[in-house]
Amino acid sequence: MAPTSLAAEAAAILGRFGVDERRFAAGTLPVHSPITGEAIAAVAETPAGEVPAAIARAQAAFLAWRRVPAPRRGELVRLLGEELRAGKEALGRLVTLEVGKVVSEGLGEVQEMIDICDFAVGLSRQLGGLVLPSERPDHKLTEQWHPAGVVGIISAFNFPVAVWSWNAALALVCGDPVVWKPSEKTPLTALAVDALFRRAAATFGADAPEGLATLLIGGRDVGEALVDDPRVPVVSATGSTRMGRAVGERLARRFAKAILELGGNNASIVTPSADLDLTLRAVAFAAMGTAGQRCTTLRRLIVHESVYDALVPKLASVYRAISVGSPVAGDALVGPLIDRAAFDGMATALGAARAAGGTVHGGERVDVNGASAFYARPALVEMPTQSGPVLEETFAPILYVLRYRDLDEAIALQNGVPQGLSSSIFGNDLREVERFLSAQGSDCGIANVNMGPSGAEIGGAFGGEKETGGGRESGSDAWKGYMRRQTNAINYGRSLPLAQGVRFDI
Ligand code: UN1
Repeated sequence: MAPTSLAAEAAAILGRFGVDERRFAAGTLPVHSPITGEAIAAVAETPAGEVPAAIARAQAAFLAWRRVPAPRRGELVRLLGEELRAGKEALGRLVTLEVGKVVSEGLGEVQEMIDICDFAVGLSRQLGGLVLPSERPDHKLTEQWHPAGVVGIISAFNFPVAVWSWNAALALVCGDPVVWKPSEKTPLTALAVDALFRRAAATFGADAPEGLATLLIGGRDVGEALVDDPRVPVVSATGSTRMGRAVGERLARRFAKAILELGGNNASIVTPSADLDLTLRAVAFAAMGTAGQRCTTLRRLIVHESVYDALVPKLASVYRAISVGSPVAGDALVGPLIDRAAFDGMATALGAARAAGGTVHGGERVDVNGASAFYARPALVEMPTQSGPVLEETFAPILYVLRYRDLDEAIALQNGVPQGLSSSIFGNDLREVERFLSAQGSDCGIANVNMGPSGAEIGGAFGGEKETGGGRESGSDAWKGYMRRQTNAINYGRSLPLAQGVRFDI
């Protein structure tokens, strides 16, 4: 593809969504497409000094938005979902251009946005509290959920738009404005989503106050201004454990709520009763899909010694054959890494694995589009022990393979890393599978059976334990993270009985 055509295509998509060219043509933040490594845009940044005013507008929006009935707030999210449906092809394509995801995964990411909008619309009529038995006569004890206030969203490059939507769709129906700082690597898709939101808000009408959804393009100083602002009671941050620790500490200092979704080091256990053909296909997607750049990517495969030789050599040949190439030319399954630093991180981890006695299959750089683009053949690494780089999340397609003898040992290996996002088991022995899902099994936020650890649906709560940060986003009751709980004790009698039988007669 000619050097300028990616830029032209990105500009055409942004233009179609109504984004003013001045916002992405002559700014200070260069955007590189990982497909070729070329600069495709220069985005205007928000100076950190302007963040307080933006948050003030969001705070003013909160005062109005919290009075709009929740089902009506749901209508705005329904309209956002409509815009996303109409713009799915174009936005998915922009994800491909900016992040390098293969076409089907770019589209899948937008579908995930549509799904969470649908979920949130239903939720807008179900933000229910409890009625609890009171110990006192003629008393009622209830619990209700109120909007929390302005929600800050910090998102990573690898799901540049879906992560915003998991948070924003819920926050908006919960009555909260959102202020978003996307990754510096992916401002174009953020501009596109911001434009689609604006369209939905215009259709919705005057009930949608200005400042309901704000986009802040900028670096660390912009993120810090958001995280430190006392008018932002909830911050949802997705990214590395290093980033999350810094954000979490700052939020703790001012007692704000943190929803952290950080690093994963996800494992699958392959038991003797596994369907090996299904396992092979599941492992291929989970470990190599999105070029290994999902937080849920499969990074460790823990294989029973009785099936090791039947599975691992076959897997090695899949690794040798998998198509690595440009996501906009042909139908490769593995696209580029996001940038040079990602490739360097992969090379460093593979070097450390070799030094620790690992046997590396693949992992070499593939020349697809010249020196500025970083494509790599995914690496399968047979390791003698779980040590060194195996304990870390390297955001690249490296799958470490370990052998085990009994399930307790496999579960100990699975749990024996600092991260706790996702996990899975392959097997048809009910005892083994249920043990893995039990309290003595996987310690992760997500535990799957006969599938890989990635590719979650939005209906469940998404997130994990330990260094993954403990936050939950998306489905189930994750909405509670965006609201404040209020307990109400109501006396509808004429006497004043005190709880715990305390007497205070004046
Ligand atoms: C992420 O990589 O931050 O479960 C999110 C999955 C996707 C989301 C990944 N639904 O793999």
